Amino acid sequence: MTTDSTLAEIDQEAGGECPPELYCAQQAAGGLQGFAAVSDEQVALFHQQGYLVIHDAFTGAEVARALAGLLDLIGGMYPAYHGIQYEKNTRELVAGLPAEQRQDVVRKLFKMAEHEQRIAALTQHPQMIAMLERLIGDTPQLFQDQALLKPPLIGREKPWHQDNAYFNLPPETTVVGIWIALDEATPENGCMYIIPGSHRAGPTVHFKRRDWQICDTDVAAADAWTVPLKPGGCLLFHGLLHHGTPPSRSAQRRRALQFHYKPAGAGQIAAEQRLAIFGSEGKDVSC
Ligand SMILES: O=C(O)CCC(=O)C(=O)O
Repeated sequence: MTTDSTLAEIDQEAGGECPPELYCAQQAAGGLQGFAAVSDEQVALFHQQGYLVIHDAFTGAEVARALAGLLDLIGGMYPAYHGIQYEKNTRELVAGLPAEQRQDVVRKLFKMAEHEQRIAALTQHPQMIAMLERLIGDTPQLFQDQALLKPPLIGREKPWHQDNAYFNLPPETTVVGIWIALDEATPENGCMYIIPGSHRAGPTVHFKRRDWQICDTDVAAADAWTVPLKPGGCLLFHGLLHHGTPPSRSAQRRRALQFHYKPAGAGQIAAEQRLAIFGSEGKDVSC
């Protein structure tokens, strides 16, 4: 997760090996079938558990259009677009590669919707927006759109974190992230791992280690669930839910979109206020 225009062209995080016991969950999240299956009871469950899984939320055609948009962005079809971040040590591989191969060294795309009409359309998907409004209890306002790619075998871990630790919003704001699988996502190629209900404990201190993350020893990995998804399935999650993704150990691509929505009436805080809440500075904690 990177907050705004500070996205570097090459991944700058320390990265490195992660303890395998962080990603040993055996239990997989179930899920509903399509947006129409989201009842009021499921909305209540979202607030209790901090997440909702919806299979077949997006059609094969919608997934194909999003992928075509991604490839056009990666292939340089939009000269004004500069939101691509590559995996470390890949700069020399990028030049001259066609988009189909270049995507296998891309880690992240950021702010696509301003440039790519097919992705922009997906951020305003009517059934998705209607459901977000029910979850958020206010008009959902898109404030971040990303594509998160886990290139086969080299895609690195995204350590456990809370998304609200990255946003200059009052920390308890009901931010909802929607993570949309464009490929099948599995534990092997780096699907999402979540800790149900962890959002209810509020903000957790983050440390700069392999990334801006929850300390490995503070992660309740034994309570974690995997979120395997087929293309078109999605995970909706609260901005305080503990989540992360393991490195790719697979030759299969794992491409996903992630959009973040906040209540239209949400306030703002300064970065210093956010760090006073989520940072370790001045607190009697170590990692
Ligand atoms: O898709 C991923 O690998 C990680 C997504 C995520 O949790 C994030 O970027 O905040």
